[in-house]
Amino acid sequence: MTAPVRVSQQAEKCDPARAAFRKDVWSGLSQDLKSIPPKYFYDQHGSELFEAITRTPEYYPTRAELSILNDNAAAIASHIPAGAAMIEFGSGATTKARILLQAAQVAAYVPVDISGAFLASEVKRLENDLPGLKVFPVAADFTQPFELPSEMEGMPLVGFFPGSTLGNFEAHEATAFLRHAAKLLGPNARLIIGIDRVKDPDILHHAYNDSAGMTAAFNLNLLRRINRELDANFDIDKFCHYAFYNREHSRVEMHLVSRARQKVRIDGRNFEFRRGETIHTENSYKYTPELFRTIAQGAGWRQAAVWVDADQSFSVHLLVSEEEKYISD
Ligand code: AVJ
Repeated sequence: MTAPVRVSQQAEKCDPARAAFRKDVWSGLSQDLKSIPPKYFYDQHGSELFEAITRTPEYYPTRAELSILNDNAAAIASHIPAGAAMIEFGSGATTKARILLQAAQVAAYVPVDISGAFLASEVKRLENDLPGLKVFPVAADFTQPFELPSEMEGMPLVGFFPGSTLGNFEAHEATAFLRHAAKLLGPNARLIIGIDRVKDPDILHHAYNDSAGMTAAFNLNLLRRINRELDANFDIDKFCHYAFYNREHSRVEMHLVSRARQKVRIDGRNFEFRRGETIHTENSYKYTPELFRTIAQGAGWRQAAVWVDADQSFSVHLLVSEEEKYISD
């Protein structure tokens, strides 16, 4: 008699994304301070929950950035060469890109997103709404190296990285990302990047603790996803959402707190949680516009312009990549 092959092991062979997810979850939960990378929030449901967060009254960054893009669309567009290709890192619902796609003469749009299903439905909507635009979707994790579609060759390139997603990175990762983007897009490319600002801790606290519970649902959905995709048995009711502003590090931290001492099985491996122990699920670093400009400069990008909203809560930076010799490592 042969032992039955576990379904999950079978699935693994044909699914490298699942293997990477399992590896990251297993290793993150094996640390003294447990953590899981925030990119795993964004399965189909997680992407939808994130969109729900952006509609809560407390989550100001999306509205602030949209107002900057809308109020300065012509000025921003003047930095985008006609016939350019726009590459968006983490395109999500593409609402912000549409503003620039309509204001500038962009020939091709390359949305890069980790959530393949969400990306596909967005591409359909875009092709319907902007019939003249060529769309080349790339379903990829933009924190890993990926290649641009060959059609982009010879076109002026403009990177777009809104939402303060850079805030999810540690300082060294932020610099590495900016250097990689400079390399990928090449000399003289533009990068339009949105950055959330340091501000009143109370405003930050409420933005990540909205009263409708959308952020809590978004955070807890990570455990549901692990249950579904990694054959795990998290009891969701035994964890709760915890988010706070860490002043010392200028970052909002999100955690999932274990409400009891418990054991969880994930793809056949057991993990123990003490009561009150947390899984650190996200850092969201806040910058001053001056600090961000300095970091970008050190990673091969010269700042050509910067815009802020009326409440001074968010900044959008227009960067130009320096000569190749400067950015090569
Ligand atoms: C899109 C990653 C920038 O950190 O504010 C929103 C994600 N997390 N609420 C952020 C998020 C909790 C968001 N980023």
